Amino acid sequence: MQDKYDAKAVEQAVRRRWEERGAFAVKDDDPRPKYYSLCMWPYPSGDLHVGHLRNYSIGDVWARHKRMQGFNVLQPMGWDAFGKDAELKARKEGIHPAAWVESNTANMRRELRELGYMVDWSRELATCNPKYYRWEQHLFLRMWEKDLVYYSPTKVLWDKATGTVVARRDVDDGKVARQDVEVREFPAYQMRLRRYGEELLAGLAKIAWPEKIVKDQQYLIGRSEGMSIRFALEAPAAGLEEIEVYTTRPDTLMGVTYMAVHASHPLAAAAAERDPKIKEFCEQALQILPIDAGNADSEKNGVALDVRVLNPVSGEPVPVWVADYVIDDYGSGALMGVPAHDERDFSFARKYGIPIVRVNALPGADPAAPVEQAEVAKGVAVNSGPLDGLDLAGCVAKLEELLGPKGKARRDHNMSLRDWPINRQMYWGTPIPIIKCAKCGLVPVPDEDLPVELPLDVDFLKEGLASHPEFVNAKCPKCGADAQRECDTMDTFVNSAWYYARFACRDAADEMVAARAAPWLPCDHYFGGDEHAQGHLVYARFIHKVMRDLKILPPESGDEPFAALLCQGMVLGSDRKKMSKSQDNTVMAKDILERYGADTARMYIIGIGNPKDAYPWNEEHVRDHALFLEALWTLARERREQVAAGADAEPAAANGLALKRLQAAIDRNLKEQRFNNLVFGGIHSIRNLVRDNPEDAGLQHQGFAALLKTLNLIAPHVAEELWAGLGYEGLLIDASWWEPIAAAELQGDEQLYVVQVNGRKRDELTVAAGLGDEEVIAAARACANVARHLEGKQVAQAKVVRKPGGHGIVFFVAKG
Ligand code: ANZ
Ligand code: ZN
Repeated sequence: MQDKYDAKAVEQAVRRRWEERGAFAVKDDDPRPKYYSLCMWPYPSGDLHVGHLRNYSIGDVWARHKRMQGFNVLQPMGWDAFGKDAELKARKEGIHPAAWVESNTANMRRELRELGYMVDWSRELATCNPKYYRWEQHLFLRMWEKDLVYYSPTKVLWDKATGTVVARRDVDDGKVARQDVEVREFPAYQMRLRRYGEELLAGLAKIAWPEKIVKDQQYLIGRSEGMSIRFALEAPAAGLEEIEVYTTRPDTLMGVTYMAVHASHPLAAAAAERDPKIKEFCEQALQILPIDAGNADSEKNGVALDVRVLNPVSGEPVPVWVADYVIDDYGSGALMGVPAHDERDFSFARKYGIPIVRVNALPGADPAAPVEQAEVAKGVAVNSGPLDGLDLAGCVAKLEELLGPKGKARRDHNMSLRDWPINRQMYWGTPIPIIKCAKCGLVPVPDEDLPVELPLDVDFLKEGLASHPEFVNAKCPKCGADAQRECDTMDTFVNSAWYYARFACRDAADEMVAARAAPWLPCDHYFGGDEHAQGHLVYARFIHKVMRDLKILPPESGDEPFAALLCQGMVLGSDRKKMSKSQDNTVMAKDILERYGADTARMYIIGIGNPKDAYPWNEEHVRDHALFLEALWTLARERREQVAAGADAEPAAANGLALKRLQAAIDRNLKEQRFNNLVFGGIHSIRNLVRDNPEDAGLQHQGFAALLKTLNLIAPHVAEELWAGLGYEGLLIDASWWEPIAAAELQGDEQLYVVQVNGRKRDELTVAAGLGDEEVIAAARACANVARHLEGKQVAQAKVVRKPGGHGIVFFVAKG
């Protein structure tokens, strides 16, 4: 052991030791039970930022702990290497995306290795490798065969500035300028996400995921129950005799004062042909994306058509409007307007002077009261003829009875989840294995021709793949005629929707997911950011189910890809704002890695706070951790002899008990994933205990062992070095965790009780452990300060509560 702690030297030496012993290699045939712990893989953007540092440090605490508990732990790493950023960067700076990605992954790989994460690097994957994306093309073809991916036009947001499709989120966040964006209709390859909607919803109950993510996914799926109701047209128009609407509030049917249809509805289209004003309105409305139309806050516009429909119960006519808040692909693209009880309808009706009729009131409320704002609370039907007095369920039953036999109403349900368009007009992505033939249409590439390789010599700066004749020109696999390859590539969310499965059989040459992956799947624990709640985490769950149904996954891989999930909070800038280039408040992992080394960086980021919450960066605290490790090093050096001498000794009873209690607290914090408490409550407290009892050799031996095992999860290099320096056997990374500590072991010879009278602490009391309640109560009553507060009163209740590992409490409730 060096005199002084030199983080860099220690870390290098220890990493070399791990490497020489192959400490991170994971074998499929290892007899220990398997555990698959995965962190979301990074996009190779240049260097690791401190958000990555946090994500991977948290994951490594968990993975290392599982290993010490006796599991064969798989913790792989790879690169989400395709994508827009690389391509845009390349266009701007003239570097090939492949070169950019390669130099970035080299950087980030080095940083990840330097951080000492327990990663089996032999399983590294990169999405831009043909050996990887070949299987994505395979999946696409299997889905194509089963109609799980289909080709049809869809509306997208098109960024005129970059000539690419953009996500609405990017527009909302201001990443893309609103004025550059227009709605375009594009032919799209769409995956049938909707078909799996029900299962995606039900599956949420089977996984241990954060509540917020579950809620976000439920919201995205947006399942609702209601009825489909048909309104007859007063006179047939545009070839239609009736219009169907979907409603979640059939109980408000008698309050319908208009109907609204989408601009693409046949009634609107027919009217547009006759009336240029309507035509102009429809053209504008068609520019609105479904996702924007549903936005409650946006201004709603419409034009009345010269058409009326009849209320199926009363026969009363109401006008039909075309309105821009109707979503074309939801329900039937038409809605019944009930301004009194729906907010969107209310503001629309107010704007255009459409009548507002109350048909619902809370029990006991005045049915004639005017409606000042949309009343959405569900009471009972009023002013509703045959529905009067019925609640929602009652109305549904009644309408089924009245209208069902005539085919005018039926129970129905709906989902707002949309299918997933996966093609992008980009070069840097997985080529879609389709050939376009003038005669045969879209023809899948035969399996034996996979992979369809992305050419690297393409002049992507100009026109992308379409400008590469050797790529584009192909023969139709069906008729042999000259044909063209599809030049769109896949959304990168497809790349990352199945990578967890491939890590488990990285080199499998003949299968996408080989049988040897079976014991690893599903992934036991996933770690990553919650910004993926409505993207990646939905797509991966969908693709897992698809691969299951297509028998690509080995049997018993489960219905869900990730059994448990932890979403770490953000690391904010020191100004408490979200880190961003424009705020100039970003910190990169290397800034602190270079200055302090990996262990300090990791210890800081774990100690920063509860893994689930966001915290600001604080340089001073980083330094504190460096100083702590330095002092720990010095202490360990000083105690080498005592540690050795204590190998066969037991700590003094009180010290042994104190240590056990700290270990039990560490176990509890690990179970609850409150890893920050391992630093201060755990490592610091054990350090204090051993430091303050130098004469207790048994404690030195056991205490340092427990401390280093805990430190191994967080600052593994220095922990490994001290482990060797203090003469413990083998590699620390291979050491096993302590046995679970039973509550009984935490009862010392003595037990401390706090005594409360009427909720206030009045005294403390130390008695022999193992006393019964009555004896403890008697002893507590005898405490001077307790006796004083009980004097002249009647004890109505006396109770003893024991806390394993902590102090107990004696409660008195006194009256009079
Ligand atoms: C009448 C009504 C009365 C409604 C009321 C709500 C409240 P969720 O819950 O999201 O499924 N709707 C139906 N089709 C639509 C479309 N294509 N575009 C826009 N809105 C549409 O929403 C179901 C409700 O959304 C339906 O119930 C309908 O308005 C509207 F007091 O019908 B409701
Ligand atoms: Zn053909």
